[in-house]
Amino acid sequence: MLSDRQAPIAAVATASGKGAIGVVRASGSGLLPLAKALLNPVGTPHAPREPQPRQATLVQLHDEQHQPIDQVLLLWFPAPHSYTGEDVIELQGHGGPWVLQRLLHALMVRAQALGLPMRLARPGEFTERAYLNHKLDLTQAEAIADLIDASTEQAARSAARALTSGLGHAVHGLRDALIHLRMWVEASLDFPEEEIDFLAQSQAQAKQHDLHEQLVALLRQARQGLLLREGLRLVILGQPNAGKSSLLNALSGHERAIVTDVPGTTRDVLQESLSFKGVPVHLIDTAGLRQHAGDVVEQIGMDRTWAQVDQADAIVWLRDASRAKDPESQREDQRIAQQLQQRLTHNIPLLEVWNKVDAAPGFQAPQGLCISAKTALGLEALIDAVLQTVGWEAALQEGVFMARERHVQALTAVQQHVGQAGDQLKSTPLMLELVAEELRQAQQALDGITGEFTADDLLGEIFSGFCIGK
Ligand SMILES: Nc1nc2c(ncn2[C@@H]2O[C@H](COP(=O)(O)OP(=O)(O)OP(=O)(O)O)[C@@H](O)[C@H]2O)c(=O)[nH]1
Ligand SMILES: [Mg+2]
Repeated sequence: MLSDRQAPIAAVATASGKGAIGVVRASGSGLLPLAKALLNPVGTPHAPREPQPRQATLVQLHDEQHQPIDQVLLLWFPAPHSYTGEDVIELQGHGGPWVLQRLLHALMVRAQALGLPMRLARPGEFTERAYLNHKLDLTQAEAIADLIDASTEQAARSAARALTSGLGHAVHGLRDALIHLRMWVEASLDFPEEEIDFLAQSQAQAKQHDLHEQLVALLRQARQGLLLREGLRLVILGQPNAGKSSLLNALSGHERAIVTDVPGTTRDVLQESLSFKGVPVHLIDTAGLRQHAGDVVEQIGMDRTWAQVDQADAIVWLRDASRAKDPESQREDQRIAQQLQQRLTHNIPLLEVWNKVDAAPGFQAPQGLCISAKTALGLEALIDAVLQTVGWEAALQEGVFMARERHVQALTAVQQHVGQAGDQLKSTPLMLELVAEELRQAQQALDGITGEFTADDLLGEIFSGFCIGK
């Protein structure tokens, strides 16, 4: 009896909808009889054909009632030289949804007739098998999903980089260096402290230092990659009428939000996705904040504004320069400042931005940036400031690979353990057991990135994010 993970699987691999060509594929072990059966339908006049590895053969496929379904190209990839590392059959037919479903059905019926317990593939299961058969490491599998999902050139390029020379590549290099250091520590553990020669100890410290430096650089790149993948949630808040919706419109280049001179125009959260110099940004316009809401709807809107603050990656606090001297406006801004201070418990970058400088001649900002949503003055500088405050480094851009939150977390853990190992290496008396333990934990975290050591539930989570047929 085959386990669920070993059973042959099949799926339509191309996107649903119409296309010139559509692909149905199957993967599993022992698929040769199925390939032969597909190539040699019962009653065909020609001599039996043998599947040729990686060659396309034209086949006419019929359903159980001998009705023609489609003329397809059959490709045969015997294990281990296939995407999944198992036997793979690909049928390239005409790309209509009905045709492809019929082809899939015919394929499964034939498999079952041959005693192959073929079932439909779950999302990402082909790639999961590629990973389990060591065709890909986990970062490459993730990069494939990111490449499929990429919607901008920038994102696609960094996903492609992650696939070929990205994180997995860098992690392997780090792993070698870490193992080297561990070998020294483990070997020295058997000697009493006075016998560990001073030179060897300083060499170990130098190795640890190098490793730490490499980790710092890699983590910096991974953080950039994470920003590219996830985008950045930028929340605009401020008093009613400060020009928040006008700013959203000016940055997105169209009239997304309603703008009027009535305070309290925006009552709900509005979101617009755009890009700042290739970095995806989710720009969020909110209901204006003031002490006394006009009605219950406005109050709910304000509560929602604060809820957005809790999820923000960065905040633009928009202030009205044309009312900078108005005592009422000053009081309200003071209240917002106090509330921000209470709410921003973790380190969310906050940019103070004065709007409407076109209507405030001679205005001097006490701090922060000056803009005009109306004339677009200062918007470029605002974009640069936002990118800078979230740590986007344009200079690193060419080398940036797509990264995920779990990569950044794992690298942070590795960096901490290697850092602690470094502290231990310098301490007297030298406690090599503690150094060894820190390095062991560092390697465990590092191996988790490429999947050498990864919990099953994490694998399930990663692969379920794929589309079916990949
Ligand atoms: N002169 C000038 N007027 C502006 C500027 N930005 C916005 N306004 C005007 O200010 C008024 C309020 O603009 P909105 O964008 O609706 O302000 P808001 O902050 O979204 O207001 P609420 O939705 O009520 O919280 C409108 O009449 C805008 O035309 C600016 O840069 N200069
Ligand atoms: Mg508004």
